[in-house]
Amino acid sequence: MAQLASPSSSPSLPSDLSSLSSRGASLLSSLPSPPATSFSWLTGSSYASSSNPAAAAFDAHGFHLARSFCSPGECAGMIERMSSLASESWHPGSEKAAVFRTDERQEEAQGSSDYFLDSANACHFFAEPSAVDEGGRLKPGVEKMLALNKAGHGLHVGDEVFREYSTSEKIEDLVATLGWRDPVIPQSMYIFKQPRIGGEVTSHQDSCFLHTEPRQSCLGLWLALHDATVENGCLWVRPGSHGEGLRRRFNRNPGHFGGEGGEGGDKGQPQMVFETLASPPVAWEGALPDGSWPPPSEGLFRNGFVPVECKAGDLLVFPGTLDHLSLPNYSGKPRHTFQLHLVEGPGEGVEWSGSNWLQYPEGKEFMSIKKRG
Ligand SMILES: O=C(O)CCC(=O)C(=O)O
Repeated sequence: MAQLASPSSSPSLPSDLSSLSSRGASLLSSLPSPPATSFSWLTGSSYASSSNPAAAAFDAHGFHLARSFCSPGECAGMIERMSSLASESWHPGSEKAAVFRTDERQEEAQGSSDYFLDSANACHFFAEPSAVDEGGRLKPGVEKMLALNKAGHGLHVGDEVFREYSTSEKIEDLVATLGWRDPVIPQSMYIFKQPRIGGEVTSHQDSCFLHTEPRQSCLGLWLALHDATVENGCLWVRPGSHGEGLRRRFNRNPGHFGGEGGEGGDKGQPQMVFETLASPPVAWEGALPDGSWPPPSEGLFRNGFVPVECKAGDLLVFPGTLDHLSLPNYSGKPRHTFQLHLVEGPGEGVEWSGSNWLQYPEGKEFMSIKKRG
């Protein structure tokens, strides 16, 4: 698996990334047109592609890019809001385990902390592992606002600005166009991908963490609040991989939580454990394919990944089985994003899995954004 150097010893980025950028753009524009009849990723039902070209491209390739989905003013409003939330409410060092990582230590970092589990319907802050010490305190010389990895996972619940966007009519319309009938929002998060220290996000499928039964129904809505490019860590997707099935799950560990009412639980065991479903496992699961770093990232292209560069305000939408990742941001430019994750609700016969990490307190339900009328 590719090993990335730590930021302090990282190679500087090649100064000309334009060929990487144009290779990505040309691969995206040469994806084949959808067939005349499409099949919904969500339900498997068929429809004439000409009746819904956006859904047809989404179902064929596993993503849809809505350019200029938000205005510069909306993006600036979300950036500003997060800046004041973090400066008022984040106190580095008050929560020992509050770092976020997606490498081989993910199970340990996100599987041993009530602060993570309790973020389900709150706004909790998670630092970049390289910005804080073992006690979660800022390392000398690190500026607080530049140390954050992400904030989540209930921004849409508790905050006015993020709720307004999450429940906006344009979100309802887009999600309905792509085939969701009773969408509810289990999760939202704000990712900072800070200049110079923003870590990679390793290859994964979102349904690993946001699992539904009896079928997968997760939809990710990834909104670029700054321009996201190959220089500052844009998303890379593997077109068509959404049809390959779920490879892994991140489960609550019954050994830790015990049975009904927590009986028989052993708090010495990890809270969360990964379960591998794919056989054989994909070589880059929870990692980056060999040759991903440094650019020109030949290993990513060789394995079918394509960079999706976005302008601030563009929205990239993809189902929970699409393989995706992002490289670190060693540039001097920030790359903030706001993500929503939806699933189908009970009205469509879909249930949230009880073994997912994210669970609401008894009696509280996920926010619905069902299209009115
Ligand atoms: O923003 C990133 O770099 C990764 C985000 C991601 O993987 C997700 O939203 O599922």
